Amino acid sequence: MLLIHGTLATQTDLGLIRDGAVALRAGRILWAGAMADLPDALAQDDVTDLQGRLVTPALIDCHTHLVHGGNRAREFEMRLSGASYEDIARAGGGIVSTVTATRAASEDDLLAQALPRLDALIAEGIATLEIKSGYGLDIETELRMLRVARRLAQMRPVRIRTTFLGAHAVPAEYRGRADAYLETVCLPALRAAHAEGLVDAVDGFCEGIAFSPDQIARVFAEARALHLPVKLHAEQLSHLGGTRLAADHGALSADHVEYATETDAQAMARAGTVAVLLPGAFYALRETQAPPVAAFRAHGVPMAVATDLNPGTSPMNSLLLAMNMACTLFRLTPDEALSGVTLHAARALGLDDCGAIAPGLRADLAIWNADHPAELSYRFGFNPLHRRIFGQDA
Ligand code: DI6
Ligand code: FE
Repeated sequence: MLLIHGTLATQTDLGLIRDGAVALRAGRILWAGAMADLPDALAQDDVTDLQGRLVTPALIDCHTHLVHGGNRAREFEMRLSGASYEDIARAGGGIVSTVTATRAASEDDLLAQALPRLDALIAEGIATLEIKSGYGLDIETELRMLRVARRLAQMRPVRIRTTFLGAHAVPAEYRGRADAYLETVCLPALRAAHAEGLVDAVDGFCEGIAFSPDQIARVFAEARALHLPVKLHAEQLSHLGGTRLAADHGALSADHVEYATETDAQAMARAGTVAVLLPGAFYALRETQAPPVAAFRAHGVPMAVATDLNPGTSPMNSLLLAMNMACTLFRLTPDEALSGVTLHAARALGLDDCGAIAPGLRADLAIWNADHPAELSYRFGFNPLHRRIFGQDA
């Protein structure tokens, strides 16, 4: 397949190529560059004229809780009348209420609830996404969530990376006994899920209402023993030192990071840890502390942008909206927002075969009814996707 006369946002040193072409073969990018440089040998079969349309790498949503039972509209109402997210969590609502709904749902129920959410992301040009467990908090339901995530990838043309998030919250039956929960449920669930091939990475929620850095360190030690990469929900509501812990463990990413400091940014830069910015949660919680974007830039910390799609703090089913919010709320440039949902999102998942338009990478592309990359972040509530190309079908 040969795409001609497109504007290519390559995410490589070649930058933006006006009047470019991309050749695809056997699910991979064979060649990308200016029309003027197109090798004769490629100017043959199955040509599609893009008529100047923008081409980007297919988008990557590197942080979602897409598989879950029920919704939290009632909690939304409570927060609007003054209750804080932490108040609700301490009163047994919040994450724990989604746990009740998720435990009650069969594998098929969870699948049926997840599919429309997945389809909406695919319709925005997403080819790779991450899905976390963490609403089961018992061995059986954590495994069920991950099995559903794996099944979704068989039902739709999309690549899914699974993340084990057993250390998301302490379930009601272990209230006040977080260490016992980790020992008897979380770590055995991780080992069982890994044995079943259900885990690509391990995550945790390091927060006053969840787990301390010492407790997360136990989970990370187990991940290391299983040779699994780690990532962490860190510094979302307060500064507890999770970002530092994540960097010290060579984490793929530290996510949220609103309360991270310049020192944290330096540690992340040294470790190559990506800062995953989640403006949907910032917005929904009416948070006022924005992540230290200037420090991330100054120290060369790659920034990714994701939906955090979840029923509590980010019931947002649009990565394009996340890009807009990252610009408007966190002052990313539109170029940074695009790198955040392509190149840097791939890195946050430990993937090096996607996220840019370059020879050898997967032929995962998004073609837009747009002239310039900034248009993707500028509009909101509008989807300009013309066509998505999913590598292995190309
Ligand atoms: N931080 C979040 O924003 C989500 N999980 C987390 O650790 C929220 C999950 C929820 O409220 O259901
Ligand atoms: Fe999250």
